[in-house]
Amino acid sequence: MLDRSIEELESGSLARIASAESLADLEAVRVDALGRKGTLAQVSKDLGRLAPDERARVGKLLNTAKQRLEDAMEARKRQFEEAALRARLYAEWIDLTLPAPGSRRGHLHPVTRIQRELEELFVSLGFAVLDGPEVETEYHNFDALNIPPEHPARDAQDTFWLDGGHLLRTHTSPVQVRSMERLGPPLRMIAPGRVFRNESVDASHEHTFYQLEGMMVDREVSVAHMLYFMKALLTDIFQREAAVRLRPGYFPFVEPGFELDIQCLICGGPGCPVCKQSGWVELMPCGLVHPNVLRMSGIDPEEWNGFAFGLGLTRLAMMRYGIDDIRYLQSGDLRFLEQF
Ligand code: FA5
Repeated sequence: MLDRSIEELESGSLARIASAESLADLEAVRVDALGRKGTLAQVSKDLGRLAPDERARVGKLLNTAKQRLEDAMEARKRQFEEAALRARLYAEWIDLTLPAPGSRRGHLHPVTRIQRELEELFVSLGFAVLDGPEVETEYHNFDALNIPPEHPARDAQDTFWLDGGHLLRTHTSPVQVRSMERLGPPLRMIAPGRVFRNESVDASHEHTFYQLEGMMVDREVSVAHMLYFMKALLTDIFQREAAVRLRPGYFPFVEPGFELDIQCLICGGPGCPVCKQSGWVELMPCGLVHPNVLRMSGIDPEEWNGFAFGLGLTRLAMMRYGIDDIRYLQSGDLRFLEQF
């Protein structure tokens, strides 16, 4: 009687194992047949009722059946694993003999590109390209530029202050001072670089942006010389004469001082958020170097004079490429950058 049950149980379970389609199916067979409350466990309970020699014989049968089921389940499990591996190998197959895809080439950032073009232009005009620290002393950023501690002009450039009297430079003008101190006159230099201001950001104002300082110190330098170089700069960038206007501007380090504005190339004049509805964009303040500034850097203003300008390089990039929001430029968004 028990022999029959064991045989039926074995063949039934083997059939289920053979037709199992997943590990879950197999597990269900294992629980039904071999689990603690499974059918084999039920049969084992009945063993107790048999005579000792009969119990030994049926017990053996039971163990053999159990072993066969376990082996069959193990074999089926391996089949599943092999099939999964084969499917993966097929899906992830790579032909190593194919030529490698070419590496993706990037390109220069629009601001870098304009910076390099201007460096090339000014080098051809006899200017040196100089660099200065982004972490500056208060002296070089303000005092040596004729901006004493209590002067309201300091507030015009909201500053990120650091420890120990240092700050993040608010403009590239401290490089004027450093070049005059180091090199003395005659001097022709430009200094492109990153500057920082603690101010609220909008379509035309960033907290981190680029300027390009220009300076010439020589004998009998005039506003006409200054205008010549500034026009050369704009013609080089726009490849045509751009509409500009010059108006008086106040900076303690120049006298006289001017603001050179460019007609807004985003709206063409009627007004937009970039030009604050004015039709003009402040681009390049400039002027003749203040005698105090020359004197503080050890240059005799009776013998030498000069001009200086501070070009808003980031704004120039916006004008040239028609970018209507300055915040795109530093966003690191490739969808934006890939357009240039
Ligand atoms: C200066 O920074 C002076 N150092 C310029 C100068 C140099 C004057 C030499 C005279 C002689 P200003 O704060 O205006 O000036 O900034 C110069 C230019 O930087 C502006 O015309 C504008 O184009 C640009 N700029 C100023 N603030 C921002 C800003 N938050 N985001 C982007 N560009 C700015």
